[in-house]
Amino acid sequence: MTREKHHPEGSPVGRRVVLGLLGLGAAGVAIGPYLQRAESALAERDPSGLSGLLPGNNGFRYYSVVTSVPRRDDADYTLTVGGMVERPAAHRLADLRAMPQRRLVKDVQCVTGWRVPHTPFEGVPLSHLLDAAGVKAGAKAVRFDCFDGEYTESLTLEQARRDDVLVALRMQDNPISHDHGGPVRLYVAPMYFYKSAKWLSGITVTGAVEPGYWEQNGYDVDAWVGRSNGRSDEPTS
Ligand SMILES: Nc1nc2c(c(=O)[nH]1)N[C@H]1C(S)=C(S)[C@@H](COP(=O)(O)O)O[C@H]1N2
Ligand SMILES: [Mo]
Repeated sequence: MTREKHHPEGSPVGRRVVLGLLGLGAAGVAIGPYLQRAESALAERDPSGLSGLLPGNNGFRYYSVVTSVPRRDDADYTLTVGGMVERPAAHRLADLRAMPQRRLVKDVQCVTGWRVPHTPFEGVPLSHLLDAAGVKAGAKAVRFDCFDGEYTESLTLEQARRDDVLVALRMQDNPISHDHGGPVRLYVAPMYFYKSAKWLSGITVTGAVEPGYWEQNGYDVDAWVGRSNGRSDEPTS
């Protein structure tokens, strides 16, 4: 199976362009298709053209912005928590499993339009990890890094502390598979799925929001489903 890295054809959807269109008010709804094309061209690994139809895929599409991602498991997985915190930490999988867990069942909504209703995710509330590390005064946001070496995401501290934001260890009542970003991915339930960084390796508390990979390509930093520049098909939860 070939895995090619896709680059945008021509110039990517620039932030200026998006903001310009947003300035037109109602015209904002027309933005979806541009972004949809950008993300589809960049991110979908679908060499067969059939992955969305394969039995067992459960409606998800595989996304990665890099050609291949190393596998990590109990033996070598570490999640670091650092930046503007009192007690930087490095958690192994066993440590994360021993922490309080929360289970959420919501709809997954990708910005390109596909949706997977009622998907269980389970893991450690991000707020628990932030409290354990002790966020310093003056901190404003969180940056997420991934062991694919490329993808990043961000949340404001206020968003990061919501109870529907998890450092997820399980998805669909199983350990998160490698293709879905295992062993640990972020799960930001109220936002488009691009916020849910796969292959999570680092949580860094920062003084300001550092826009993530797609956000540098024009996606909204505040990616509330149905209220940002992605496309939403009647989100139900
Ligand atoms: N590290 C990493 N995380 C990522 C992405 C990615 O390319 N790399 N793609 C995002 C996007 S756009 C979507 S829709 C989901 C896809 O998750 P899935 O591959 O489990 O369906 O992961 C998000 N998290
Ligand atoms: Mo996506």
